[in-house]
Amino acid sequence: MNLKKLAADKAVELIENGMTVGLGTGSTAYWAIHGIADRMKEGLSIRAVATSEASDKLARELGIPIVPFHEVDVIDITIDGADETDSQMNLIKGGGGALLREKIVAASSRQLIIIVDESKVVDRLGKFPLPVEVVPFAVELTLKKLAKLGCEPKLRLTEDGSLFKTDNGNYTADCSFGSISDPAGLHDELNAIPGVVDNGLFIRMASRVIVGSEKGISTL
Ligand code: ABF
Repeated sequence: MNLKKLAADKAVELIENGMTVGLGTGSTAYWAIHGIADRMKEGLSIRAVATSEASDKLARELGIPIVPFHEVDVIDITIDGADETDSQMNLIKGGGGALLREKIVAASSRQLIIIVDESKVVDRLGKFPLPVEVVPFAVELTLKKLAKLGCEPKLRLTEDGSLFKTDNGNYTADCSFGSISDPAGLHDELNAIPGVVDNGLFIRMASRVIVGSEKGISTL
């Protein structure tokens, strides 16, 4: 059974005619974008904004109307994935390299619906290395400050070994903190570092987390 698709299909049921929908990024959000396209074939009428170039491209290929942000006052619902979620719905996101646009879109969404398979639900965040988006200028100095917070920051590489660049032209530092006891506090410490654009901790942003598991669907 495709647990990611199970969660995505449940989330797509929440979309109503006339909504402006935020399209997430990653392999779970991929199924939500396909589900939206399928519902449009049955008459659903929506418009969308995307959290990455990849999701924008997929949406356009499937005939989902993408609107420019200057035409958007508010996003009614955003459906997106996550790398980890705890029981308080605090999230680690950014494994897909899109955390900045995801957080900007999430922060302007009436509802942020997170879709995950059961492997993403953890007792405490941090097993997944925390992605941090950093500007290229003097990145070595920024990495040193990240390390002082108790992690081993590693700049993400592409498959050919070159430095991965986000859609915004920044680098991503994957920071292994191990177990994170105070996600909210760490979030603020990270974003106080000059050179850090944002980080993958999404604190109290999710409205609902839909979990696909072998036993079916559950909601956090
Ligand atoms: C995106 O979805 C990223 O923030 C997150 O890293 C990713 C989860 O990956 P997947 O859905 O492919 O497991 O929102």
